[in-house]
Amino acid sequence: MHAWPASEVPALPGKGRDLRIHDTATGGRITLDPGPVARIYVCGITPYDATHMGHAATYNAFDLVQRVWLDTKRQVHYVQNVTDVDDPLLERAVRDGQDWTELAERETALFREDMTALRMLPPRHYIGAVEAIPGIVPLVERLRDAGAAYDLDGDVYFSVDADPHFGEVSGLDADAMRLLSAERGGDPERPGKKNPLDPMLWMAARPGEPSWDGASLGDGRPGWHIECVAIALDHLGMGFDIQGGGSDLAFPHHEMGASHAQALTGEHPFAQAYVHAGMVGLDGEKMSKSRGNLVFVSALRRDGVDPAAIRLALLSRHYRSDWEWTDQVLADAVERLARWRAAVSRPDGPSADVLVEEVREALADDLDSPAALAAVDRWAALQGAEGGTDEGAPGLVSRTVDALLGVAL
Ligand code: 5CA
Ligand code: ZN
Repeated sequence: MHAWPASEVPALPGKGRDLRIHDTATGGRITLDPGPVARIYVCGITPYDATHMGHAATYNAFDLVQRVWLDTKRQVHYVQNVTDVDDPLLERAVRDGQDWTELAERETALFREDMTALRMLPPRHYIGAVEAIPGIVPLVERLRDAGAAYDLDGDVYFSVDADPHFGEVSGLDADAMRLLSAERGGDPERPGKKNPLDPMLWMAARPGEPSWDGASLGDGRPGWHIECVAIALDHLGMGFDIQGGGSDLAFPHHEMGASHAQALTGEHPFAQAYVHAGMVGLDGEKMSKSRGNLVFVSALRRDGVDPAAIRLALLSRHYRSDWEWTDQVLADAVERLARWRAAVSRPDGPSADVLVEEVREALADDLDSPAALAAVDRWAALQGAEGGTDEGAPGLVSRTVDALLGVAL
């Protein structure tokens, strides 16, 4: 699949700092040590009801990761998937009487437009689940041949007991796992499973549903977790730097994905850090497609909201906190954007050398975007109050905000 166009990232003077980031598996902050090419996999959308502010907030967090790495003069190898076949997508297509492929294509196109408008840097590889199927089938066969997967009435399940590290990503106990598994696409109640938590790797063809040739597995379609594993292993390999997504993916999705990969390769870990963004809510509940309490990036754009203001609204909250989208969050961002634009539109101003370092330090410190915004606010306030004589300063502030925060002033 094609991704979307990249906005240019201005080069800043000097060099950025190494990223310290909260890792769900260790429960603490770790300093990543990527090589010259940093590797990141971020779970993509299931393409229906895209792009709501929760999606946008999560992709904003991982866009910041890329920008911090680029500022350390590394290359970034970024991979993202599109879950373009899965139960919820098929259910939505049936509900609305539309063709599931058309629904997926339309929503993926909208997502690309929204990502472009928000200046999110595109992945180098943007891969759909459907196009990944030829690579998924041999992985499931290998797991089965190695005794890490078993057949249940034609479906193939992964045996979580095959991975000695199972449970280490989320750190949850068995009861919590069982509850979340039932909530998030698993089937712990299905009789005949070796462990109630075992997730499906390959689902035998169901009447009225799409299916693909699964070689020795029979016709069917892939499970959700193996999709991301196949794509990540194909394009990044084991031990890549960051596996990212919203906090609702820590269990079961990232836990199962890590176990699939570890059972397949005998290596550990799948990713150096598992990074999770908090949940954005609306009216006291998590914004979610199933609840339907959604604010869409595209609807705001249609209403004439500047995408730079949407981006500033996302940046005003720390990526790990759960927060509420409100009209006020957006109104504050619109006001801030106007203030910053006025401040950089003058021919000179106070020196911005300290500001560059403050923004760098804030983002390297577990992507503390609110602290980065506060630093720019301080420079803009000084510009408003006293001005300055540094002719390069307004341009440097613009380039810093663009390069590190993805906001074009
Ligand atoms: N296709 C799978 C991942 S392989 C999936 O979870 N798709 S999704 O469309 O449901 O979500 C896409 C991303 O947005 C995921 O990282 C998810 O954790 C994140 N996300 C979904 N809802 C919210 C929310 N309310 N707040 C923050 N992030 C969210
Ligand atoms: Zn995923």
